[in-house]
This record gives sequence, C-alpha cells and structure tokens, in this order.
Amino acid sequence: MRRFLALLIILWAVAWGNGAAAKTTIRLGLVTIPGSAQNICAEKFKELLEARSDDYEVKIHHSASLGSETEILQQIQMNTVQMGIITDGPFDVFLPEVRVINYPFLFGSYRQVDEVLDGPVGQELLQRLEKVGFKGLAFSENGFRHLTNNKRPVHTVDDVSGLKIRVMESVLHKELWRMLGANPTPMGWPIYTELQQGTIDGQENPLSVIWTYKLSEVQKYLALTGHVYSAHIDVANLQWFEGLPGKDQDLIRQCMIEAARYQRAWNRDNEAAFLDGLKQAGMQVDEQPDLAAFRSKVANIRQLEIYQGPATRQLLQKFLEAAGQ
Ligand code: EAX
Repeated sequence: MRRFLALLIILWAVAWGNGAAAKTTIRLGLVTIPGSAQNICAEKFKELLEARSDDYEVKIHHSASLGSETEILQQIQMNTVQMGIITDGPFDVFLPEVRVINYPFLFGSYRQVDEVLDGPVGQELLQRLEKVGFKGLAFSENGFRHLTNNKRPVHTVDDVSGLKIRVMESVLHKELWRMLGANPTPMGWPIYTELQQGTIDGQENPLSVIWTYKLSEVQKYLALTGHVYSAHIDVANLQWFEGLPGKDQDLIRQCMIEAARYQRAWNRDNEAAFLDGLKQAGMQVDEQPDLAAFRSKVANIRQLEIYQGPATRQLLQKFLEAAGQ
C-alpha cells in the first residue's frame, strides 16, 4: 500500500510537472536585427503575451536566421514557423492585392495611414490573406520609403535613370523602379555587403532602416522621396491560429494590435532623430526632391497588368477612395 501511494505521488508529481512546463512555443520569424522596427514590435508582443498568459512562450527568430522574408512566409504557410512580422512588399508574390498598400504616393500622412489601415479597407486586406493561409493580425510599420545611392544626388526623377537599385522581392517594387527609370534588382534583406561592394548602386527604405543598418557608411546620397508607404503585416499560420482556443486567439490578436500601435509610435517619435543622425554621419540629404516629376512618371501605374486582377483592382479602388484620391 505504501509503495502504491508512493507511486501515485510520483505519477502526480510528474503529471503536475509536465502541466507546469506545457507552454506552447510560438516561433516568430523576422528578418531584421535587434533594435529594428520589426524587432521592436516582436519584443513588445512577446512581453505582452507572456505577461498575460502562462500558456505561451514566444521565441523570436531574428536577423534573417530563418532566411529572407519570402522564405519566412513560406515557413509560416508550412507552420514550421507560426508567426511573422514581415514587410508588405514580399507578400504580393503570395497575394497580389497586398500591393495596394505600396501604391506610389497613396498616403499623405501617418494620420491617414492609420485611418485607412485600421479602418474597414485595411481590415479587409488582412482578411484576404486567409486565402493564402495567413491570419492577418495587425499592421505594424516600416514607414515611408526613401531612396539612397552612391552614384549621384537625386533631385528629380531623371537622376534615377540607370541606377542599379536593390528592391524587395516584390512584383510591384520591381515594376515601380523600372517605371522610374532605374535598373531594379530584387533581393532579400540585408544588403549591406552588396552596397559596400558596389554590386548595386542604391536601395530604398524608411529612415529607421537606413539608420539601424548604418547604410550611411556605404551610401552617400539620400533623397526624401517617400515614394511608397510600407507596412509590416503581422501574421500567423491560419490553421494553427484557428486551432487555438477562442480566448487565446483574442488574446494573441489583442497583444499584436497593442504591440503594433506601440511600434508605430516608436517609429514616428524617432524619425527626426534618425534623419539628424544620418546627416551627422555624413549623408548628403535632399529633403525636397521634385516629387511632381516622380509622380508623373508613375501616373499610369494603375493601368499596368500588376493592378489588373479583379480582386486587386477592386481593393485598389477602395484604398484610393479611403485615402481621398
Ligand atoms: O524592414 O527588405 C526591405 O527593404 C525591408 O524594408 C527591410 O527588411 C527592412
């Protein structure tokens, strides 16, 4: 009897021990280094979720340890990675509608960005991601993208002519830079070495990225073109997410929405300092490039094949209207 009791106690202890340890690990992938925009959001998400639930542990795989953003998206589709904070650009290979966010010169301000992305059309876009196996949770922020290069100051669009510009692995971005007269080269991130070695002349990214990656060391000229607004889309594997208890789905979504809000504020609060830092690091900055010339060069982009799919055309119309265009 005593033995039997001892056995029971052991069994109970083991079961209890397992129970206590049975946290679900969420693997979250992103391509950037600690301190970058995506990472600020990821770390906030981890902090919020782990503080509010004992059932989850978030493991952040950063610095492209899982590969490029395209590769991380594939891993999320396969559920070898459950979540990601991924720049909008590469999504358009998976779901063409996503390229409406990066429609050139769509948004005039961050206020407008928030209105549109947090409003019904932004939410519709998140929902459409379900068609390709992603649960769209929130939009965090990359920011307005600007051009850097090492060949010459860019003031007007003709200055872009012939520049070899690295673009994201995105159908839209390649087409956009072709229209602007550049020689666009799609590549995953990071690209410091390629810039350093001169295999490409330039790239385009928001100020936070140019600053965090010290691109001032390998790029002389910065033009504040703000040609597209760039979000990150914070996603999960749809099937995995839908298999979780309803209250956990709500919690995860809520934590990501709060993390994204926090991270957007971080980006906006720091942009002026990033710009100052880049100037002090020696970049030559054109703060008022001839944007009218840029706009007119891409005025017909809507007519291109890339915006002609019925779903994409319809969503673009909604985005344009929501942004007052
Ligand atoms: O978020 O690939 C890109 O240009 C992205 O903007 C980069 O990963 C930083």
